[in-house]
Amino acid sequence: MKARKTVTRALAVSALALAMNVAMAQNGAHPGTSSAEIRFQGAPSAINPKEAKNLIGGEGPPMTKEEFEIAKKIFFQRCAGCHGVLRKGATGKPLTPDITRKKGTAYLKAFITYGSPRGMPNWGTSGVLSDKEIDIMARYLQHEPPKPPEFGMKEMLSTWKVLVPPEKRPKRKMNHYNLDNLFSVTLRDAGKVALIDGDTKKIITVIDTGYAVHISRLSASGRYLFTIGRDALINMIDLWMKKPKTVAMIKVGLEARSVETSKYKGWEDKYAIAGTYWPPQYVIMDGATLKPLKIVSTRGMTVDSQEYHPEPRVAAIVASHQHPEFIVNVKETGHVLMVNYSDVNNLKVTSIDAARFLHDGGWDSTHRYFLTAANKSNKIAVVDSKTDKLVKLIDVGKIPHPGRGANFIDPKYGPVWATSHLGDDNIAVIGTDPKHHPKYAWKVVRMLKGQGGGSLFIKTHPKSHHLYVDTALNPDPKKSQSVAVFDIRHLEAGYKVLPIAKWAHLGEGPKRVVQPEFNKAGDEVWFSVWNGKKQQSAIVVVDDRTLKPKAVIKDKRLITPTGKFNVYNTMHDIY
Ligand code: DHE
Repeated sequence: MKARKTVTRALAVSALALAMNVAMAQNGAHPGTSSAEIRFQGAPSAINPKEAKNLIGGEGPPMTKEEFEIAKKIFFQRCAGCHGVLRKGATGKPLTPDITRKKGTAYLKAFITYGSPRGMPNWGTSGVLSDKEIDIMARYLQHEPPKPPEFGMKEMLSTWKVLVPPEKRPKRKMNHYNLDNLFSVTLRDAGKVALIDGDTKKIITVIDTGYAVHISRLSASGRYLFTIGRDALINMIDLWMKKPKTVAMIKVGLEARSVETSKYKGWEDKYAIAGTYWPPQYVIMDGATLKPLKIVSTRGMTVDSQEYHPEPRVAAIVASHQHPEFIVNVKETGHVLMVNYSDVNNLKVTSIDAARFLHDGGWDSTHRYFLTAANKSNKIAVVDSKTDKLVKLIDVGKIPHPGRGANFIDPKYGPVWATSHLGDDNIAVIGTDPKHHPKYAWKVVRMLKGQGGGSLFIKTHPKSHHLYVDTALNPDPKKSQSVAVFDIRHLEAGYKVLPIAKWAHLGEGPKRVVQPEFNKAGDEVWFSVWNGKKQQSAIVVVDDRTLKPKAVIKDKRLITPTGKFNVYNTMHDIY
């Protein structure tokens, strides 16, 4: 019986390997799936593998402690982004021992070696992992997933620092910078942000932040800039100081992506909020000092099959303009939480059923409707922040990735919001005006064709008639190093290509062109030319009227620039 099982398994494995080899020979190294997606989710986790508790159980295949340590490190670096820290699955399949033990070591080894047409990279045939490492990983996956530590109030308070208390901060702006047109630029691999004067294009200062800092957000008043690192370190930077600097810091977990501040009338600058990937929770903090006030876990049931998920990560957070609320996207369970902060001790949370896996999103032009990507469901969820209800789930293209999206007036369909996609070349244009254009509201009114998949961000500005679409993760360097621009007045005419990386005149390197961001006036658009850590990167400023380069910002401090956040536009949610 046992021998027959082994033979059947061996046959299954070789059939799988053969099928994969054929597919790969036909389609290249990552058959059928966008390598863009793999690269996007594949960033190393900020969690220190040493802190995760080893659970070498008797029921998994034998392995030594040393092997377990090696596997843990590889898992957090290469696999956790897609499969989740606890291996319950996200964009990647679940890999819990009840599943992996049934598959067995040989099957898992083949899978890791050859990858799959549904998006698993070919870690073996691409040469990234050795046969020995693959063997270790295949055995490791059949043991209980090691669990990183929790991070509660005690841990947060132990990292909380108020470097300049509110009473010692300036009472008025102490510098002559035009703060409204300042840009906070993520220097991803340096763990810093550069503050760049949008008028002179000069770097004002470079500030240390968390590891692989992810986004910057502004307080409602525009005085404070908040950054969050992948390691969940928040920096609160006072822009009124002679030279803007960090006035408070806190680590809110082990891994994070989102931070936001209260924007509702009467509550401006009162609270900050951050969401974490690990532990899966969010925390509301005092807006002047970052003192943690309330931590809320997001563990719970999935929206569709209503099963318990132990690791629902917090993705985008936006501040409501309709109520004293934060809007919190919970990725793995597919819920949008409307967190009412008017009484933090008796917190009221409305949980809206949307779809898995919620990621990024932004407002419509009236700041009433929040449109957010449920990326693996290929849907955009529309939430009415006035009634706190789901308006609609709209089918779009493959893996929508809007950033905050782009709002404009379509000549035929009126006010619309648009998203591009990681998984295909579509740009979905959605009607957003139920009052005056009810026929088109919450429908895809146009599907534009862009340069290709691998798009991360799309942008326009109320003063511009151009719509810019990056393709930063497209495997073709011609596409990843340029952007498509549509004339909003003639969308059917197709797009022009701007060779942004070429204009930067850099040397070797991937030179991905990423994230368009407008200046305050809406007449310039800034692009990062994101090169390798040891290579020269740049920011290219394009004149929105002529579509010609206006300035190229190069500086040895500009290491791996990615996101850029114009103070005025970010503060007022203009995009
Ligand atoms: Fe991001 C926004 C998560 C990889 C650049 N990114 C976001 C948001 C989330 C997120 C949840 C929304 C925050 C909000 O609005 O509150 N990003 C993730 C990931 O989990 C992922 C896929 C993998 C990872 O390991 O981090 C990932 N992101 C990237 C990148 O590789 C990018 C391109 C380069 C970088 O700097 O790391 C990147 N993400 C950005 C940017 C934004 C962002 C620039 C904000 C866009 C905006 O206009 O608001």
